[in-house]
Amino acid sequence: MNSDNKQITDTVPFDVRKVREDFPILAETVHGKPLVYFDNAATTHKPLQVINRLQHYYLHENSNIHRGVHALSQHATGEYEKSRRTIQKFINASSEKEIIFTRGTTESINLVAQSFGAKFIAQDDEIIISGMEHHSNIVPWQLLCERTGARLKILPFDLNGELQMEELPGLITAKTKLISVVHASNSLGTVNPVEDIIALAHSHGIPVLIDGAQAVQHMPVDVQKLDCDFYVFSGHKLYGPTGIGVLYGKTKYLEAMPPYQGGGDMILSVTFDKTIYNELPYKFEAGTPDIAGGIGLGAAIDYLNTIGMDAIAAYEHQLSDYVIEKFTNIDKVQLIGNAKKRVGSFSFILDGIHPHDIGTILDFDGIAIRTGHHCTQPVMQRFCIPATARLSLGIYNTREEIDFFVQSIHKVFEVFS
Ligand code: 7TS
Repeated sequence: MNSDNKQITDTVPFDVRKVREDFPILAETVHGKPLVYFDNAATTHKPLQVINRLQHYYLHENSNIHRGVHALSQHATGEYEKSRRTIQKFINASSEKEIIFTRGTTESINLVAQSFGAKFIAQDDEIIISGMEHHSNIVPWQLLCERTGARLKILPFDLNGELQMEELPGLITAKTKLISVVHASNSLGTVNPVEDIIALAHSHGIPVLIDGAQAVQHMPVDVQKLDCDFYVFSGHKLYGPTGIGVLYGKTKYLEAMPPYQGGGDMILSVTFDKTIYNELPYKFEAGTPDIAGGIGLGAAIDYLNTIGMDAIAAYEHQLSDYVIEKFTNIDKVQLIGNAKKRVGSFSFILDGIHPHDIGTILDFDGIAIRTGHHCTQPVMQRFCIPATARLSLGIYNTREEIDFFVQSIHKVFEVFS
């Protein structure tokens, strides 16, 4: 943890026992043991406030939106649009028109790759990403490069899991059209210096996309302060439903970009001669959206706001410090990624033991972790390993759960001794 984080580790910022009561799934047992859920980077659990909101929608409000004069449709439209404003405030976008609902981070990045790519990227142009991207911030750009003849360039990272920022100026050329980097790495936990990347990119007139899939749930995010041009995230990692996500984009880019998909809702008028597209944000929202999901995501953000993102960041920093302290005391654990500024996702390997075996033994104790390459195969290649085990924290985790995890890790050693 960096020194900024240290200063806030002495007080418990909210009552985690009360928070746990909001998540009924935490009372489940797995193989007869209480569930200990450390797979939050894959997806978080949903509080009752979100579950109840989804149920309320289907029980009392279900209707298609943006098209009915009848009361139910108007009400559902109002709730869906209210949620858009909740998201706008949550990330401090300057207008709700800059909030596009998508299916998730993956779709948001694909939307930009397709649409921004169609307008702004041509043969021999260059796109820069980092070496620690999730596959969903690699493959859409590779597809775009295949289509256009553009080139992908990679900003490397060191063995601490920190971006080699000194390399960035040398990668930027007159042909660089976009930089797309992850805010917080899902496999290394690193929080990247995105402000510096954005400032440097803008000094060359290059827009920047930030993949916030592993950041928005852990810290306050202010897109105007960051001055990023695009910011993307998923609802399901933010204590909200699956199937819903967000693309934030600056109006100047979204206005200039062509629609991603065609269909209902994204048009103002259609004739066989000419179709006029709808205004933002609807231009990018073809077809009936995930209405319940959008409303549920608003409920998730309302819930997080009652706790406070500063308090969540402070609490998770405390827990992260505790994980690091515990890991440091176990000789045979090797942490993969040791960045000074980080979120609570910890990849680790145990001497000579396959990560899948670690995951299986922990599962018998009711502990859910993820094992594998975490959709970051280039990260694994950088460390010359096939896979890691990963513990990732959420707002409902506790020190007691970390203690139990450590006991279970010792069992793994016993099994393999
Ligand atoms: N970007 C990052 C940094 C991610 O961690 C993930 C998902 C995605 C993009 C894609 O998000 P999606 O909601 O569209 O699938 N990461 C993980 C993970 O670490 N374990 O499971 C999914």
